[in-house]
Amino acid sequence: MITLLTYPPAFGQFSGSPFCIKAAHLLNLSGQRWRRENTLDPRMMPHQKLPVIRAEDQLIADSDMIRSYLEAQGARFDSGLSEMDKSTSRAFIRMAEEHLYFHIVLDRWGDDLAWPEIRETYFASVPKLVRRMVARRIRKNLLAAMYVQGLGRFTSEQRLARLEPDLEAIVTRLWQNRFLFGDRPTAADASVGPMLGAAISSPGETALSNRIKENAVLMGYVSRVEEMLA
Ligand SMILES: N[C@@H](CCC(=O)N[C@@H](CS)C(=O)NCC(=O)O)C(=O)O
Repeated sequence: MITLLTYPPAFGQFSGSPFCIKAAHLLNLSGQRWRRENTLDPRMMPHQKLPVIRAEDQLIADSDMIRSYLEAQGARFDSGLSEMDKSTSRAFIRMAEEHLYFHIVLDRWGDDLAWPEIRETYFASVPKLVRRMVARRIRKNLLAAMYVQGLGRFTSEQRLARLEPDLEAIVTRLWQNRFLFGDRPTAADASVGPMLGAAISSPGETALSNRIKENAVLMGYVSRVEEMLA
């Protein structure tokens, strides 16, 4: 049986990491039998990140590589999609994982009001005596990386303006569909759904979470995707 190494449940979600939630969706959609193993420490993992799956005695890091592994085992996440839809799906996945994700990172790590809850959730396994010090150092490095990445230089209003067309693109696909590419979930839903879910479940109130919460189409979609893990 496949083991999904994942961050534990957090903020009312399957995991504190939307990539771990994506991997859980892919495993479910693949029809493979799997179980979860929680850890808060990814340092022994191949990329020092989660998710990772353990399958046939090998560790497979990165949700995209997990997808490739499952496809090599016979999973067809996008069956029935045209080549045009598959190319759009690829772009939606990248939009969620390489853009929306970094706004969630900034909302979680960059907001002083949200920080105490983030720190106590993400660093729960670090001894209390040194937790604040360890967390502060990692937070500083991460926010410096976000400055280099570029989004760390935007105000929260500018960030929301930059996200708006992405959210509209998602809503447009959902006007007539339960999922992004029709009535059945596909690979794109495994990425986009968890990112939206992570955005609205982050501690505190953010411009992004308010924007999503006031949109019934997006909220209905997040619930439908979350029900797939219930
Ligand atoms: N490209 C990776 C991204 C995974 C990722 O960024 N995981 C984060 C949590 S959301 C992580 O483990 N970060 C730990 C670290 O960077 O030290 C994937 O698709 O799996």
